[in-house]
Amino acid sequence: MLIKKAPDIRWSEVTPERLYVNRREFIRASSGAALGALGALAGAAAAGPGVVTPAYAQDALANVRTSAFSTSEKLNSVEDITTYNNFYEFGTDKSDPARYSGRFKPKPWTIAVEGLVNKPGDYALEDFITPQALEERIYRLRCVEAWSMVIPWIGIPLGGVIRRFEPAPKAKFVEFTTVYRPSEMPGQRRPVLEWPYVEGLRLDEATHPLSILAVGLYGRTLLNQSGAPIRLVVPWKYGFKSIKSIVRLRFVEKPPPTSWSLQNSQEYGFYSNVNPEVDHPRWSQARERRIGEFLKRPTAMFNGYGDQVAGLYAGMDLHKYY
Ligand SMILES: Nc1nc2c(c(=O)[nH]1)N[C@H]1C(S)=C(S)[C@@H](COP(=O)(O)O)O[C@H]1N2
Ligand SMILES: [Mo]
Repeated sequence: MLIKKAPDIRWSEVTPERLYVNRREFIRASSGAALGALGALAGAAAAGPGVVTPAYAQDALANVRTSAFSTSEKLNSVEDITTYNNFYEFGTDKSDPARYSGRFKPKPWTIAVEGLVNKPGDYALEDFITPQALEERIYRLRCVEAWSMVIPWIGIPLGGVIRRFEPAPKAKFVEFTTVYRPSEMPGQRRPVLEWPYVEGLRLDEATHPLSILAVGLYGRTLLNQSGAPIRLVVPWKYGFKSIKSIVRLRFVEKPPPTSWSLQNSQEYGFYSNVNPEVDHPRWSQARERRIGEFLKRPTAMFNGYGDQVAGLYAGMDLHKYY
């Protein structure tokens, strides 16, 4: 893995441990001052192409609660999390999102709520989520490519957000759409996937307490490569379900199309629950490499969240509904 670093970044000065240990101090220092959570949302720094925006330049998020849902596993570093990414809108290499997302402007940001819902509309990010409800959730993210990371997200339970819009009884699924901005997203100028990127969840999956919308990580707002200003995190599913830079939620009756199953329905199903027993047609899902580690480790059913989520799929054949 070769990662190109911009010369102006001194990651060594911001070891993840230090950033993490100091996070509460950052937060305390900034709360009540100019950097309230509201002002801090979506505050990504602008940078030119090829420049990796340093994580410490992001705004601190104030008044973040800790969550009982967090794993206590060793965290991946800020560097791992922000330079080894999948975000095809900025290119298909793991290093492309960090290198080519500098022109992207995540502020201001509006999210459209559409479909079978009592309160549709266009919501500014600041109205879409309640900054007071932000929590830190340390989750594993398992990519279908058989690697994983442990990431200290800052987010808000998606269920609470959804309930505010009052989905109609007929609504059974939620479709999510990424922004389409080829002028700022060089990967969208090539037909690698059908743009914009779309994803979907069953409504009971979306409102499950583990599903969150993330607006930050390591105590600060998201960098562009991580899906600024707002992205989904569904920890028991393969990473591609966790759609980035969301501009639309649509409530629908039928399973919505999803980018990866449109691209190859044999390889990618709608559910995409992490399942070590169901191989990807071209490789095994039984093991994974934790980024930063050498030896592979076994992959757990539902990425280790089975106790909480297995009930969502009771009676379903998970080989058929992959
Ligand atoms: N819009 C969009 N969202 C996306 C992707 C993408 O290419 N475009 N890649 C997905 C994949 S395959 C993974 S593994 C995760 C990676 O998230 P991370 O880069 O923050 O680790 O984002 C997902 N969300
Ligand atoms: Mo992925």
